[in-house]
Amino acid sequence: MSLLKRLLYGIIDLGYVEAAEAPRVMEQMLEGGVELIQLRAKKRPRDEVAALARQLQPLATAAGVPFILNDDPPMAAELGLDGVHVGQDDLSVAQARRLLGPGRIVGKSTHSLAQARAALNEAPDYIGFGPLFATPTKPDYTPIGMSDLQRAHASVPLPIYCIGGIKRENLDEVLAAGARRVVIVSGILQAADIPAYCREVKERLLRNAAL
Ligand code: TZP
Ligand code: MG
Repeated sequence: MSLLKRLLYGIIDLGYVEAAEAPRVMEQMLEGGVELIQLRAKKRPRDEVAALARQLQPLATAAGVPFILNDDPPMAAELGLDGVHVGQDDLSVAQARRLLGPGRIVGKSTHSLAQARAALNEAPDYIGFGPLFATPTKPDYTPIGMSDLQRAHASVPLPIYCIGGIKRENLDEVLAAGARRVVIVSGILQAADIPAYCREVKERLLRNAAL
């Protein structure tokens, strides 16, 4: 399935989930219909991250969902993962592609309209765009708000995943402002019923896409 059609992106962030719980949480996210999944493990020992990524990749494969590692193209390449996500200060998209080889997904974080437009030259498979709102998941970043969402979609012909402080509660507002695809981290990971939360969000994303 083309990335364009994948509307809901979930992240297993070890700031919210114990590594031992990650496989179970990932199964719940997949059950709820998450269509792209990332492992985000800031400041964790590389061998611990590698062991977990090795465990999670087959679960994603079985569900037909691409599994993306944050930050670390060499590790994603070594483990043969589906893809990697790089930030503004990580290796470039081109370097990541060289490491991972053909047929892999390389995503890039952008934090402004200018960065989103600039990312086009790097030709990632998708961009993240945010944080839209202040979020404890990424505390040191200034929120960019929703005012550039339409301009970003009009001028950047890549799948754009809006991110940062997006929850079930503000999803309608974010979609009305022009978002089509979202990443939700804490909203999903802190939900009392993860599959139900994902299903509801996905349904609303699908309904919006059909408008
Ligand atoms: N990049 C921009 S905002 C963010 C990342 C990784 C965190 C989003 O997390 P949450 O909990 O959905 O606000
Ligand atoms: Mg990074």
